[in-house]
Amino acid sequence: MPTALITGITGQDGLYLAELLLEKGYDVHGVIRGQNNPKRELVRRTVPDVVLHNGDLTDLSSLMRAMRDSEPDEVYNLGAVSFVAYSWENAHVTSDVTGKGVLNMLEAVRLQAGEDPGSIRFYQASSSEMFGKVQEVPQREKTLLWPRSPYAVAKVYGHYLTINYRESYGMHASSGILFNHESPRRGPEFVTRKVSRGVARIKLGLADELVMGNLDAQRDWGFAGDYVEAMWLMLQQPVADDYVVATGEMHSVRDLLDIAFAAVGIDDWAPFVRSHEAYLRPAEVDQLVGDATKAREVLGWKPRVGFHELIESMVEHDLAEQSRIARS
Ligand code: F7E
Repeated sequence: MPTALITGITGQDGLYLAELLLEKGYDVHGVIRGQNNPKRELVRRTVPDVVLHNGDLTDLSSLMRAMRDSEPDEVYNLGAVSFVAYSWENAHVTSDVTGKGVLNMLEAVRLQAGEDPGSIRFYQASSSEMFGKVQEVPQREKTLLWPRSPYAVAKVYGHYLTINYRESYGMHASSGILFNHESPRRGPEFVTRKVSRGVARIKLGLADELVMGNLDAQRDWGFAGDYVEAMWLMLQQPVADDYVVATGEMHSVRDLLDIAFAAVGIDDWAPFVRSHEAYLRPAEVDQLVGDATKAREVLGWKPRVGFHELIESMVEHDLAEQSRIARS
C-alpha cells in the first residue's frame, strides 16, 4: 500500500485529494498546524482514516518529523496562505508560508530520501496567479510569469525552487499550475463561495445584499474534485514535469452572478449587488484562461464538471446549509 503525506489537509484540495487517495488504497497522512486547530474536527469527520501529524510549513524540524513518522512515497504540498487579497496586508507571513514553506518541504523530502533523491515523489501546488498580468492568451507552461500580488510572487518562488531541486538533485518534483478551482468546500472569502453563500442567504431572507469588488474580473473556474486527480496523475509519471490544469473556458464575475442568482429564480440581480472599493485589490489580475493541452495529452486528464453545473451545485449546497443554520 503506497503512503502519501499531504500538507494543507484542512483545505478543499486536501480533503478531496485525501478521499481520492484513500479510495485508491493509499495510507494517507496529513500535516496539521497549530494548537487546537478548529479544522481538525472537520478533517476527522470527513476523512477519519487520515493520520494527522502536527507540523508547520515555517518549521523545518516539524516537517522532518512528519516525514520520518509517515515515511511517504508521495508528498503533496498544498499548504499555503492562499487568499490573494490578504497577501498585501500580510506579505511577510505569506512569503514565509507560501514561499519559504516550499523550501522547507523540498529540504525535508530531500533529507528523508537520502541516497535516492527520486524515491519520494513531490507535488508542488503552483498557481495560475503566477501569470498575473498575462503575457499570452491562453496561458501555457512556458508563458512568461508576471505575478501581481505578494501571494503570486511567493508562488513563483516555490515554482522555480521545485524546478531547481528537480534539476539540482534529480528529485521527482512536479509542479501543477492550477487555475481557480472551486467546490462547496471552498472558503467563503473566495468569490465563488461568497456568491453562492450570499445568494442562498438572500433567497432565504437572511440577507438583503451582496457587497462585491471588481465584477469585470475574468477567470477559468473548474471543480476542485477534478483537479486533485491531475495532481495524482503527475506523480504517477516516470519523469517529473510541470503542467497547466485548467478548463480552457473563461467567465466573468458577472457571469458567476448571472448563474448563481438564476439558480434561485432571480433574473435581475442588480438590486441585490453593490460594489465597494474595500474589495478592490491594489493590483488586479484582470483575466486568466489556461491551455491544458499538455495535461490532456501526457496525463490523459480532462475536467468533468462544467462552470454552470459547478456554480449551481454550490448554490444548492449553500441553500441547504443556510436553512439548517437558520433553523438551529
Ligand atoms: O477572486 C474578483 C477578484 O478571491 C477571483 C485562490 O485560490 O485562485 C484563487 O485566487 C476574482 C478576483 O480568487 C470579489 O478581484 C470581485 O479578480 O476568488 P478569488 P483568486 O484571487 O483568483 C488562484 C488560482 C489561487 O492560487 C489562489 O490561492 O474575483 N472579485 N469581487 C472578488 N473576489 C473576492 N474574493 N471577493 C469579492 O467580493
